[in-house]
Order: sequence, then C-alpha cells, then structure tokens
Amino acid sequence: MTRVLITSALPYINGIKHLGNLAGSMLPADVFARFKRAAGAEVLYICATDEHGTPAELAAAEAGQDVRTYCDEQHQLQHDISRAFGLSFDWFGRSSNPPNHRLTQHFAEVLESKGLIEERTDKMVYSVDDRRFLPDRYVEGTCPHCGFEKARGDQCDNCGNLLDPVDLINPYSKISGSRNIEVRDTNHLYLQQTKLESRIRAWVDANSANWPHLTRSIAYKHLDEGLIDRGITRDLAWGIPVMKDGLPRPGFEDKVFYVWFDAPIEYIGATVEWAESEGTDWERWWRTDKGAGDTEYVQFMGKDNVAFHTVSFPATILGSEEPWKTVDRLKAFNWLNWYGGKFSTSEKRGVFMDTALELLPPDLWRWYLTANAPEGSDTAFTWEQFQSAVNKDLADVLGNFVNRIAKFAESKFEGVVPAGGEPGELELKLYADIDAGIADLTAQLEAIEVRKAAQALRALWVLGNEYLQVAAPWTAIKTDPARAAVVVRTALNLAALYARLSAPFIPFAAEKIAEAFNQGWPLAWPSDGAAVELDRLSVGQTIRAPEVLFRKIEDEQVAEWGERFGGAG
Ligand code: B3M
Ligand code: ZN
Repeated sequence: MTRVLITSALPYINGIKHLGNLAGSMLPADVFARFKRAAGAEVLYICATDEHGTPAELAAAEAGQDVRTYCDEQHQLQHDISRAFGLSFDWFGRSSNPPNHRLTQHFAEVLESKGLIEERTDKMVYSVDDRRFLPDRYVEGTCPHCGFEKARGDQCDNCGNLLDPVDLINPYSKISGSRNIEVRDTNHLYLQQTKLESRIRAWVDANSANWPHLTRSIAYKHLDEGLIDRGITRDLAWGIPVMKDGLPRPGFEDKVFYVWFDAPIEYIGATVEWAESEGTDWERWWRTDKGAGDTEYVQFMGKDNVAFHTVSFPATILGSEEPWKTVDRLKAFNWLNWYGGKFSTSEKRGVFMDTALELLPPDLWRWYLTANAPEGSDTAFTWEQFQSAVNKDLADVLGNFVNRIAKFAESKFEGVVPAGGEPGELELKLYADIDAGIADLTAQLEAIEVRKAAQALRALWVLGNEYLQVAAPWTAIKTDPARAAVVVRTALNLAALYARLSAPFIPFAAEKIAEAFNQGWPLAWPSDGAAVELDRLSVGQTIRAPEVLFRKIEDEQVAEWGERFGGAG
C-alpha cells in the first residue's frame, strides 16, 4: 500500500482564518487527503496551529488574556471550525506542545554541533515603556528617504524603500506609541545558511522536478539572490526556550526561538503528538532510516510560505545531517482576493471561516473554493460567481440529477433498484464517457490540479443529466417498462457513483447521497470500469431521495451579503 504524508501550512493562532487561507492550503490538502484515502493509500494528514511569536503575544494582551490561555482558546476555535468545514486532519496539533519544544531544541543543538550556529550581537530597537525589543514592523517613524511620517521599520509604504528600523527618524513603538526608544545590543543565534547554500541548491535541483512552476520559481529566486545567515532566536517571553546541555543557555534566559524556526518543525512535532495519542510510531513517517523512505510527502501552502519551505526549513533539516524525510511535492497557491482587494480582518473585508458557516453549509464553500482555486494566478471572490457555482453546478446539475432519479424511482419503482432489461447502446456510450471522465478526474487529482479536477467532476455530473434527458425513463415507462428499468437502474447507480467521486470535494452532500442509497461510508474510489461501477447497487435494494442537497442562493441574499461584507465598493 502506498503511504502519503500530507501537511498544510499551519494557520497562525491569532484569530479565525478567512476563506483565502482555507482555499490556499487546508482545503486543497483535504481534497487530496480524502481522494488518496478513498483510493486505498495509507494517509496521514497533519496540521496544527502556529502559536509563537510577537503577534500572538500582542493579540493575547489585547484580549486581556495571558498568552497560554489565549492560545488554548484560539486553538480550540480553529480546531472546531476546521472540523465543521470537514477538514479531515488525522491530527491538528499545536506548535506550543512539548514534542515541538523537544524537537526544536534538538535541531538547534545538532546544528550547533555541526558548526552551523553562530552567536552574534545585533543592534535592535528597544521600547523602554513596553519593556521589550520591537520587531521591525512594530517600529514606525519618519522615513529617512522621503520624510513620510508613518514608515514601518522594515519598509516605507510611501516611497517603497526597504528600511532598517535603526535608520528611522523619530521612531516610536507601534504597540504603545511611546517615543521612549533606544537601540540596544542583544545577542542572537544565527543559522549559517551561507554555509549550506550549495547543499540546499543541490537538494532543490534533485527534488524540484515534481514541483509546480510557482514553487520552483520562488525557490530559485531565493537561491539566486544568495542566502543570508538567519537569526533563529528572538527577545520574547512566549516561545520555545533556548537551551544548552539541558539548561537555559547563558545569556538567552529571556529569549526564545524565532517562530519561523520552530513552526515547520511542528509538522514533525504534530506527528509525534498524533503518535503519542494513538500509541503508534511516528518515525516511519519522518525518518528515512525507519521506513519513511517509501512515504510520499506532499505539502500545501500559500505562495508567501514557499521560501520558508524550500530554503529555510530544508536548511534546518539538511544541516542536521540526520535522515529526515523531506518534501516530495510542494503545492503552492496564489492569493484568493476579495473582489479587487485583499481580505482584511481589521477592515472587516471578506468572509471568515466562522461567518461563512453561519451563512451557508460547508460544501457550498468547498465547491466554490476548489472550482475557483487560486492556482495559475490570483483570483477574486465575488458573490455573483459564488452564487453561480452553487446554483448551476451543485443545485441544477448534481442536486437535480440525484433528486430527479431518486424521486422517480420512489414513485414508479417503490423506491427499489429495479430488475429487468439489458443495457443498450445509450448505456454503452455512457460507460465509455464515464470511463474517460473518471480517468481524467483521477489524473487531475493525482496531479493536484485542483481546478481541473473540479472541472472533470462537473463534466461527469453533466453526463448524468444528458443521459437522463435522452433516455427519458418517464416516457419509456409508458410503453417499455423493461427499458425504463434499465435507465432507472443505471441512473441510480450513477448517483451512487457521484457520491464516491464527489466525496473529496463535497463530503457532506456525498455522505447524504450514500446514506439515501444505503452505501457504506467512507466510500472507496472506483477502481473498475463503468460497466461494473454502474451495476453495483443490488437489484431490489431500497433507495430514497435524499433531503434537499443544495439550496439555491437567492439574488436578495447576494445583495444583502454584498452590503454586509464590503463587496465591490
Ligand atoms: N503560520 C502562515 C502565516 O501565518 C504560517 C505558516 C507556517 S507553516 C510552518 O502566514
Ligand atoms: Zn519613504
């Protein structure tokens, strides 16, 4: 049996994610995981909350909570909302949990033993009133180039120049507004990526053949620009303590590892959490000396995370010289925008995962977000497109087909799969079309071409409607009951087959259909030809029409939501 390890980028802890985050990592990973499981692979799908760093500390402070309590609550919220969307993680971990502490400290120690860690003194902006060092984007001041008064420590939004926070004129803390700012010396650990450059490049050369263009181009862009040594510690209280020989590292008592150093290690950490909870082995997924060599490892993420996964995390792994499993396929996504602009929490632009589920069932979002995945380029959410995807594809095509044939079987065949008749020319043509359609869908899913897979699935649904239209059992039943029986039997089988093929995308509706047709759950991916697959339901077994699968979205709803969530305007 093939084994597939799947991870999606770890959602940051500060608040519920928006639909763009969902569309660009977790949802496509889930579709792929569901497909691979159905197709018989042994799948481990891992995700977790990314909990360290300054934004978590500040969000906790704003919520009036200590950071641990804040993260506990936010983790639970994200966990619950992900489940409600049907994200089928085998484990949803936390980067603040003990396994990640142990692993992160282990990597730092091993990297140091390989001569790849250097202690350096940096000059950093310190806010006396906030009693903390300020990360670049929490310092603002006047731009030395253009005089703009609200330039950020890392970049001036007015003239675009990249800045060093110590160059700002009249700097102030973005946290408190205090101008009581000093530049202080502080020691940090640096991972000497410069020493690893050729190893990382060789690894990218050897592994990137299977990466999509977007991933490869980002990786080489960073390599070609030249790697720099990277600070892997920060002056913060919340995070993973910096240790040496089992004790706090002298001079680093008030420091922790940088969030981007420990976050990817949590892919392994979360696997350990999972294994501990299941009483099973994690190493066969991660150590090539313990069997992980025959695992395929697939990562999903937005394009802003690619450099961290093609350069920084590999630096950690390769630098350790230990036999860790590295990524085989890295699927990156562009942005899903909200109309012309970006989603924004502070400006309440766009729909977030919790609100989405208050409005409509998860499958509607799942369908739209996969059929319009931001794959080749950035895409924009619009309510009009969303309405059309739901009403046309789901309600008119799939929902209508299933409902129509099940109702007809209920009224004319007492709700059982009818016996009688033999498949004719129409059915043989249908088999051929369905075979070709399944082959296309399977190939697109294997290739993680999310949009093309959704298109292939839609095309399969369309075949059912076309078949019913031409075969017209409602006419045949008047003159040729045996012919009507063949058509109804075939169409009922087709509906059951749609449940299996659609389950990775719209698992809730698929399960409803499966239930109504007395199929087990979860459903296996079809592995035989259509002639067999469309003859699976036992003759005489009962079926019933499922409750309404997809309710249409009304124009009034679109108008109301456009207002409420800041649409085109
Ligand atoms: N948490 C994504 C972000 O917050 C980041 C991903 C980590 S993956 C190891 O932008
Ligand atoms: Zn400027």
